[in-house]
Amino acid sequence: MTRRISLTQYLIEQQRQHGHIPQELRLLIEVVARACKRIAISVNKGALGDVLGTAGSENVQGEVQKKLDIIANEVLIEANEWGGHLAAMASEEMEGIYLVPNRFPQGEYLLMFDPLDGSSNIDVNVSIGTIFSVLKKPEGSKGVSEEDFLQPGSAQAAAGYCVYGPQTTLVLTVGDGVTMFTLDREQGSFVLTQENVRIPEDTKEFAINMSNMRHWDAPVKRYIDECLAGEEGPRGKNFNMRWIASMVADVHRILTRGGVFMYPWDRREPNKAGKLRLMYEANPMAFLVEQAGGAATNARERIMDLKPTKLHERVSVVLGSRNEVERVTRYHLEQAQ
Ligand code: AHM
Ligand code: MG
Repeated sequence: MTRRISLTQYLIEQQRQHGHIPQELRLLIEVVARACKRIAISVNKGALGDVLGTAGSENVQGEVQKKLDIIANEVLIEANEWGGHLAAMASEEMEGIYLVPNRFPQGEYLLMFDPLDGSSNIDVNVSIGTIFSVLKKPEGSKGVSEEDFLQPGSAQAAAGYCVYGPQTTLVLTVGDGVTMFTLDREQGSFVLTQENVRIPEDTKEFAINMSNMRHWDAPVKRYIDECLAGEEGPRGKNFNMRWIASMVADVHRILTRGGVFMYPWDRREPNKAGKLRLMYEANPMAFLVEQAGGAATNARERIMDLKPTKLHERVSVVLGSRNEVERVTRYHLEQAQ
């Protein structure tokens, strides 16, 4: 029988062999994983657990909060605030940063999350997920402020997501490749199921919300038109399309079999850079995708090089198979000339 390796065991072995996962970071990752297990239980209960539907409130971005958005946010905060590994947290569901209360020891790390991404899929029983990003508090900064969080994605110490689908899968990077763990419900632990995840450089599959086509910028339209033209078109091959409307599920497919995911700027709200949030959606996904050999840009620049200016900043996103991301980015840069 092949040896089953739990997340805990994996992290300890990595720490011993390579020494690149500090003790506090290991604790942080384990606590986030434990919170994801609790969220998975609530998600699975669905109508039986009175967790579906809206909570009757809005978040800072003016979006209606679902009951599960709030439950997942609370689970992540409760699980993480007392362990001594964190200085503060920030979330899609909270306007400002959340300081670790004084009664608990203070750590060096900053944790950001989208507690339940793909909220529109909760009530219809389609895959959703938790996305997280870990930064270190800048050296020498006293206390913690929002400013401390505004570091480029390239400074992330770890990032990952947990997808609640037919299986519950935790996908993680600490900057040394991408590893997947599947939740074994009988044992209650995440078990290593794939190491060294790689995204193929080429693909015949794209993911974009096509209903926004009339609002797109010309380079996006050009790229998709060329894909749709299939074998007879300039690309000389037929493309397939998928759009789950859960970034976690779309990125999970791309990490599994390749593809390109796009949520670009469009004319519906021209003053917004995009729909997705830089700090707790785009950055962690960009880190994972790059660590798996793919690429992630805002259609012009590398996402992880962007210097954030505010916590809930939005960004245009193109990520996945390297050659396709480079093509979409090139089309945008050519237009700018
Ligand atoms: P959310 O954080 O409010 O759930 O929004 C993010 C989600 C992504 O998971 C997904 O890619 C996108 O919004 C779907 O948007 P749309 O419904 O416009 O297709
Ligand atoms: Mg989200």
